[in-house]
Amino acid sequence: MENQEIARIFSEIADLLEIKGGDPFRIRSYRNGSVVIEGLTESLKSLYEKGAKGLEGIPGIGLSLREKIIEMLDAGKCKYHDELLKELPAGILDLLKVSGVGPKKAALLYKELGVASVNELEKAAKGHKLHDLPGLGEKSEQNIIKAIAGLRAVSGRFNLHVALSHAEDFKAYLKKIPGVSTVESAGSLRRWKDSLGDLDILVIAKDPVVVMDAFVNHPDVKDAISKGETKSSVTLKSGLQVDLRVLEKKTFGAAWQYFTGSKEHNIALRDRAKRMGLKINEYGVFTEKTGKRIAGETEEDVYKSVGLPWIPPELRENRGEIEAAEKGGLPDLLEVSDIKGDLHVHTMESDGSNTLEEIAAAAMKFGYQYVAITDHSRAVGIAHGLDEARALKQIEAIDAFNERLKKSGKKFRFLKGAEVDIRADGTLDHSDRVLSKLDCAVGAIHSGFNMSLADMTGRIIKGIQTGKLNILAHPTGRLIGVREAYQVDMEAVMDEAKKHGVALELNSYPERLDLNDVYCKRAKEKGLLVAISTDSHSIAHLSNIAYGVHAARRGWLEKKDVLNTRGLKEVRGR
Ligand code: DGT
Ligand code: CA
Ligand code: CA
Repeated sequence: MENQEIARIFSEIADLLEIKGGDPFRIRSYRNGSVVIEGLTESLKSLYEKGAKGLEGIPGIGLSLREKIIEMLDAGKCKYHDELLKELPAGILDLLKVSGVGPKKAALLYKELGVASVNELEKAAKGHKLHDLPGLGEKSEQNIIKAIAGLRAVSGRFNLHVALSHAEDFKAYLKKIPGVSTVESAGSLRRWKDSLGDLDILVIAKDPVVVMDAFVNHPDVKDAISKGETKSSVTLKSGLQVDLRVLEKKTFGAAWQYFTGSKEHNIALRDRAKRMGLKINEYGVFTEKTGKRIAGETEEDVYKSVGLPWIPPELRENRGEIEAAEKGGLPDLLEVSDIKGDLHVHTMESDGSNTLEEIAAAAMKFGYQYVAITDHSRAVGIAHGLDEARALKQIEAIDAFNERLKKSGKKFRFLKGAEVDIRADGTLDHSDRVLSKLDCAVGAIHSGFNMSLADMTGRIIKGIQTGKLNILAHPTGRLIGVREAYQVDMEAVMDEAKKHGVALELNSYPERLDLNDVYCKRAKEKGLLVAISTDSHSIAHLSNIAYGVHAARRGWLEKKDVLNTRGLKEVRGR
């Protein structure tokens, strides 16, 4: 079992215990254990394989959790988790996916109304059964109905990072099959779309039959939907569908281009080819008149045959990329290696799991020049947000740490920052005394997501107008597959941000990717800077920067459009 799965099971145990009304100390220890495991850089499996003591001494993992980890590594399951699941109805954990419903509310809904699934919750809300319960009103009923609709609208699609881990696993598996020379992903995955309908994988192989046999027998496969010599489709246990195509070398480029999509891009490209007297399909590019094949082995050839340079997959959405390519005006897209630092990182002081020391060491491994420490302000109580005294103390600690870095000859520095809440009335959740000492104030909305369009826009604009913010964090508040963006007039927010020199964040958490691609492109057009940050709560999250960079590429961003491609001096001087 991998760390991620063990962390998920611990988090579910905490949820289940909380719904049941279990011992708060125990609930906290499982929840904390889950966060710690998510943040580990080494796999529990390999620590365990090193010997009996391998799992000892992990902070936050006591004897009881350690025993459960060993049980999961040995037996692949956790009896305690299974028992808890048996005690409660199967659909109850799904209630927690509805925005606004936490374990306490789920427990209340279950005990008072017997609600044990999302469908039942929807029925109860629509039947006005909720507003008499403590802490719920008519407004909550409406919000729950909306949240469930949102959940449905996005379900059926898979989050990018879930799909990506499956894809990597399948690619490694297929590469090992004798006679397989090339394995590539196509479709929305190759375009780094933020959610995926299914996975598309292409291979070149000598013997398709061997490949297809291995494919449908992959241990994650639940059902084979279809199995042929050139194409097979399977559904995985997780519900994700994977399409595999076996191709010949001489048509691979055309197929890769075709199956990478998007469909809209392909249609525009096909129309262009037609105007040139050419026919383009998954087998190649052909002249209309004679049917002669003029391209197909590589993607470059395919694009060249219609008079275009190769177009990076992230741009292939028919949002102007073909016209730009024609004019030689494709953007020189941002690369992961352009990123010089991270401007949104949490420590143990709020809800992160690492110390300054650990973060500095990890960031230097990334080759970063700086990291802005941006712990929560006190409005975010559950995240142990900092009040003035703690914030001032942290600022001193960072100064002292930077002094030590300097003495030891290190180039790396911390920036003094905060993720400061923009309160419902648009004021900031830190005193001017704190704000004036910061290098990097990141404004954020963490509550009151259901405000009207006018109120939310006004709130954010007021926050920007304080003149104290440097960056606006996760500007639309969406959680992919969980919660839709709050209502906000982003045009107005962007205009105000531009006026006050505030950069917009592209939060790299794969569930957020907020700003989305379309807003990124718009921000660039308006001349705003985007800060691509990880919002790391553990050093293991720092690598999420790749998701942010690819999302930014989908938004046409270049190095010059991104704040944290700049060096330490330039960033601090802002
Ligand atoms: P997804 O799976 O919904 O996240 O999105 P895609 O883009 O991966 O779509 P998928 O898996 O249905 O098909 C893969 C690619 O195949 C798609 O991006 C473009 C190509 N394709 C599929 N259907 C059509 C079509 O009807 N016309 C054209 N021109 N291309 C298509
Ligand atoms: Ca697909
Ligand atoms: Ca597909």
